[in-house]
Amino acid sequence: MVKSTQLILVAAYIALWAPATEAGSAAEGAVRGFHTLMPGYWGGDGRPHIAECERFIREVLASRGVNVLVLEVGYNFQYKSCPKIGNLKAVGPDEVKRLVAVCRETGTRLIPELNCLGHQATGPGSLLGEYPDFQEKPGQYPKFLKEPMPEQTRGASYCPLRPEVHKFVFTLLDELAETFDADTVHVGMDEVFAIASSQCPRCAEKDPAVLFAGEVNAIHEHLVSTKRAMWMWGDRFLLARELGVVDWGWATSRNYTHPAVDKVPTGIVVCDWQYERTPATPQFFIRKGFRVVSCPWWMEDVALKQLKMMRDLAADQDKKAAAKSLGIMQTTWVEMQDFITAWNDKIPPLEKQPEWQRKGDFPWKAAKRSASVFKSLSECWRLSDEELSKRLAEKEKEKPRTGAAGELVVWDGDGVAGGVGWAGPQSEAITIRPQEAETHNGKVALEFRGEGKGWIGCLWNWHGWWPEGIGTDITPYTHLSFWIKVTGDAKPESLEAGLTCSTAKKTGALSVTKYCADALDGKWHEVLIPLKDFYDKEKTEFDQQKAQQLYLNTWSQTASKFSIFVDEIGFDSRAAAKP
Ligand SMILES: [Ca+2]
Ligand SMILES: [Zn+2]
Repeated sequence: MVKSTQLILVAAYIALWAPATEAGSAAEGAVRGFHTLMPGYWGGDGRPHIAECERFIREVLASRGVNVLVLEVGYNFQYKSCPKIGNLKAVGPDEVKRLVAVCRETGTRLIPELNCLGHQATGPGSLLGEYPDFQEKPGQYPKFLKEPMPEQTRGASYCPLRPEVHKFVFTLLDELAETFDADTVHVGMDEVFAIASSQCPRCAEKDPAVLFAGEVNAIHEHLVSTKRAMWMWGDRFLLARELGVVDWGWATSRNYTHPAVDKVPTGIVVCDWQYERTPATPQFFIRKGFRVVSCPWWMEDVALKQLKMMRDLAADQDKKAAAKSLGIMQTTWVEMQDFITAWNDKIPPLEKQPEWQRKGDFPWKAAKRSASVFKSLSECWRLSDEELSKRLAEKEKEKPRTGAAGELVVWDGDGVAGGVGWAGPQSEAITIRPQEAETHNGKVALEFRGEGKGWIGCLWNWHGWWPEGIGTDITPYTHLSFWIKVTGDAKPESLEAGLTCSTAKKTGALSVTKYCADALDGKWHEVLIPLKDFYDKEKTEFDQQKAQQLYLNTWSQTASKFSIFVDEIGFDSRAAAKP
């Protein structure tokens, strides 16, 4: 009796997961992964949270089909293998044993992660905290590079050429792998900014790609020698320009590490994180010979498109290429118990949160948004390909869009979210930034705040000023369009809009109220301005093939105080389509 019930359960289980498994690679089966941080990752004692994590793995992750759990472990862990490293009042082997047991019971592959090279902690018990000599001092970039590496000072790296550093790194990787009883280790290596510093006696004037590849190779060689597989993040291998995307150096490299992609072994599994859009990065890694796992975070449409993309790639006629599309892994970027809190809808109300939580993305905003993405993703990975396509089409329809046929959205903060802004004259009360409190579409819109007399202006550069010379060809379009809402006690007396190209040449500025009479009434309105009017207004050297920024000018005789929300900046040819 018991046996036949079990059989039925097994059959039902297989039926439930069959479509997703078939869509994945034959070699490993489709990866339905989940990446999160070990309780206590950021500090404190994570041990009291282990019980809820065990429950969550069993009752939520496994029952929703997760088969790979990557657990990122920081230095706040009971390491015993390296002097001074770790914390004895944190999670350690006893807690890991419990997690290993529940993963084994549920058929979940457990992979520990330790950040190598970049993203190094510097506090007590960490590698750089205890051995500051190992740190790569951020300085000038190598002279042979023509463009600067502006991110040099973001985050800390260890020097890959420092003698003895690998003794520590390899020992820690081995200790983690043994404690987790793992056949695979995730070694991080994302967002490595400090590299090839001219302040480093060993790395100065060396090629960042060679240094990065050297470290990847050294770690890979070590893991292979212990018969373990290596997973890592993929961003340092990517160049935005080659992918036709706009990025400012996080999801792609702009510190010249990208040629490393051709200098490292293809046995590595690349975790390709792309959080705000879905460029053809899995295709890129597969072409280069890597197996790839696509990784979303907190945007649902991105996650579902990635799922579809990975399935399409896994169905490639070329069986060898198809087998390299491994699947998808939800990332969270919060400690596991915080994700669980968000999943259970138990986030403390705003008034009970300290200011840094209310204002920042972590942990609650990130937990809440990634929980909602994971809910949708883990429903969708059960769907057949046909059902998934249908679901994606429905989602697409839900999304309010500006423009008509042939539209181009250059910024909406949601599907197209890159860029940076500037507002002036310089004052704490004058800012432009993406925010979530007031939007026209999706979850994000821009808010331009102004306060004072005279001229107050802002611009939003949807390319983020990089790479130099990049711009949008707007010659196929007849109109600029954007949504606007103006609020505040003292709205500006006049409001103008214009465009700037990559060589900093502006079009003339046109009055927004001339094209949208009610623009200042405190409600959302679409502003539609024929591009011809800009070009006719003033003869300038504005380059229509390299549009880069929308700028707004306000002017007030008496003191103003206002917020101008802007969403869905785009170009279209609707007037031409509907004469
Ligand atoms: Ca938006
Ligand atoms: Zn160095």
